[in-house]
Amino acid sequence: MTESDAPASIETPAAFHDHLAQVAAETNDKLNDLLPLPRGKERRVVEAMRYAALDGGKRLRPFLVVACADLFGEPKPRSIRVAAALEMVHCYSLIHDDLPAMDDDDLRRGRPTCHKAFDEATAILAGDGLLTQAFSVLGEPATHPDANVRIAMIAALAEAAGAYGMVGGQMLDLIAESEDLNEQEVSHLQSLKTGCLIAVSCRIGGILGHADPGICDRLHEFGLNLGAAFQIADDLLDMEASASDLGKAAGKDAAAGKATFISLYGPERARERSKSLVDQAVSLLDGFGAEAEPLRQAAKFTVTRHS
Ligand code: GRG
Repeated sequence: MTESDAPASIETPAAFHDHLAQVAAETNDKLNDLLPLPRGKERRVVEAMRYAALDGGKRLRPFLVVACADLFGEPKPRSIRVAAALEMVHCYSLIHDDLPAMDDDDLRRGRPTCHKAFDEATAILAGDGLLTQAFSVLGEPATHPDANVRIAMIAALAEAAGAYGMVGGQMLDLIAESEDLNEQEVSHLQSLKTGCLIAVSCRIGGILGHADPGICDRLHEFGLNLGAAFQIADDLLDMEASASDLGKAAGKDAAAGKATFISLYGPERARERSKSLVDQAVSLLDGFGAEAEPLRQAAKFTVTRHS
């Protein structure tokens, strides 16, 4: 079947982009609500949080939360709160990653990084504030009336974001600046640094929808494959795209001598690998029907995107 004669219920690439834009706009509105400015002078840290979290980014992690929750008919007002919480954690990681002590970047999402727009100490606090606000949102009854669901989401996100997930991946990334890594080590680093947060976005959508643990594991595995493909695509863009396309510095990995699948095997094999990871991700959705089409399209988008 070609895209043009696909039934309306099956998401096409164009429909996917509209859907992504819609979730991005709803996530932005929710972040705006969930990050109110205090009256006192402490408002500066919330201004920095809002600067880093509002109005930018592809909002892939929020999209995955909503698309996975949609599989189980979970109401949008709940899934969009969880989506905003995931985006807060992602934005915290970007703020801290850009700091002089880490990647030392001046540009993010097409504008000055948080520490450039404010100052280093405020940027550290803004990251801390976003991370903790995410857990506060997940713990609120408005996010889900069932306390067991809230606790399960909090536990899953804490594991994925912490030292046994993304923070551990960032530690490996810093070590990789001074040590050569083999393929297995690169794969482990990327799975922790990038894969864990993407995978838990999918798992949490299942938890929110009271999905069976086996289904939540399958969604998690889908996210890990998608995350691995996403990271290779990111490395290819780092090599091939311009800073103005990316909205952040380009060519940094090669300049830092960091091991990636491209430095290990070259761009062609890296591209093939990313496509086969997308195929693996999509095959994990075989038990679902048309309702999983947004997720299939999201997997394809990870390797066709230009930023
Ligand atoms: C500092 C704890 C800590 C973690 C940092 C996310 C991260 C770990 C570092 C950011 C640098 C980087 C290139 C990470 C790989 C994951 C990745 C590609 C992040 C950028 O995600 P996108 O492309 O960004 O989804 P947008 O701006 O679209 O949200």
